[in-house]
Amino acid sequence: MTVKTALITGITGQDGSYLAELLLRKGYVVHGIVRRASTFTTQRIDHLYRDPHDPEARLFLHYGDLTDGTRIAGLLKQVQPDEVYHLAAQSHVRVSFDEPECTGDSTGLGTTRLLEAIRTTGLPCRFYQASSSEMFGAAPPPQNEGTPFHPRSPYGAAKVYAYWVTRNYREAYGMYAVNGILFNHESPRRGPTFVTRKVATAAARIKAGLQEVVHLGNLDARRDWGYAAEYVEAMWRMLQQNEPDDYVVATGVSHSVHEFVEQCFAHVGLDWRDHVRFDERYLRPTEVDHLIGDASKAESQLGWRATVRAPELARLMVDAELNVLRNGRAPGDQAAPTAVPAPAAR
Ligand code: NAP
Ligand code: G4F
Repeated sequence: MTVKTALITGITGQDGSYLAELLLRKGYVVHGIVRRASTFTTQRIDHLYRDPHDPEARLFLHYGDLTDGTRIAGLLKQVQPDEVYHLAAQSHVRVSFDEPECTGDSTGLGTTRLLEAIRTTGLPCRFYQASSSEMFGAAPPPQNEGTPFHPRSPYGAAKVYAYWVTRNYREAYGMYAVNGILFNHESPRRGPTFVTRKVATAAARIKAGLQEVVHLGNLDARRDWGYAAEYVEAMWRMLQQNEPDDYVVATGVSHSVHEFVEQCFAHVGLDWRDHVRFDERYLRPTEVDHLIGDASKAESQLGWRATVRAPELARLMVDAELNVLRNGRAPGDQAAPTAVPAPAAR
């Protein structure tokens, strides 16, 4: 049997870590691109890593950055992947208002650099673009593959550009290039400044007496929250079809931020109103009010369906935080150490 090789950009992120686990389980050789930082950023994948001298090693990491097209082309030539999963991006919507140019460069142009590197190297590999429900923005719910885009942030606009570049390379050059339009998906590995993780961490820490309040912005926005560990299976299935196509991946159910907060605090026996404070710094200049994904195409064509909904997600995320406070960090978890205050920014 031929062993497939995958290249993952953004392997150190939430989705990259779950996808690497999935592909290794499926017998792939996995290569990941990691950007250089002054500290290690591999906490989410350390449990998967083996010394490259180990003959059993199937996960290999390479330094690289989305803003460096020459390096990306060189890595493609070296790795010769069968499948490329492009997950790397500046992925924080609020931050994209502060750093719109940098977001456009990595989240938007980064996709073009990768596609162009694949085209010019002539590799027959398949390409997955991590598109986002943020592209729908102000379009009323439910949103599906035919819903017109109306992005409400520099991040959303950069993702729309990357979406269309992906489609253009498919149409212009016959590349197997697909867009997975994923609605919000969360987990204990979620970045600490996204609202679900921020709230789950706060609920656990407040219960443990380590902090008293958490500051949040708009509680009225509604999101279709699913479980990241399930969503990476849909990414893989998109690259196993006969023809390339674009798919919405979602649960089909929305909850308000307020409801998610209530669920997290109720799970530890607390009344959220005693512990949540409003801070306008967490508001966005323009907000996405309501996202509900219609994933019927993914269900009928990929055989994929979400099983974990927001209330279960809230419980499992809070439980993971409580577990960290009791027992320390679990493999793959990117948990906050007990002595350090929870992140206040964003
Ligand atoms: P994440 O946790 O923020 O991970 C982002 C990854 O991109 C990290 O590995 C990060 O590296 C890397 N990265 C950022 N800038 C880079 C650069 N200039 N060069 C190389 N690598 C860079 O995001 P995620 O939640 O896993 O999401 C994965 C992808 O799906 C993203 O493209 C995101 O926009 C998209 N998406 C996410 C959701 C969601 O709800 N999670 C929904 C729809 C779409 P560091 O570790 O060094 O920061
Ligand atoms: O958790 P969030 O920051 O996620 P957001 O903006 O929906 O973006 C995430 O999902 C997108 C898919 O739709 C991805 F493409 C993107 O990469 C990212 O993964 O905010 C969710 C909601 C927003 O309405 C925000 O205004 O929560 C609201 N919120 C209220 N207080 C807050 C806070 N968000 C954050 N991050 N921090 C707060 O204190």
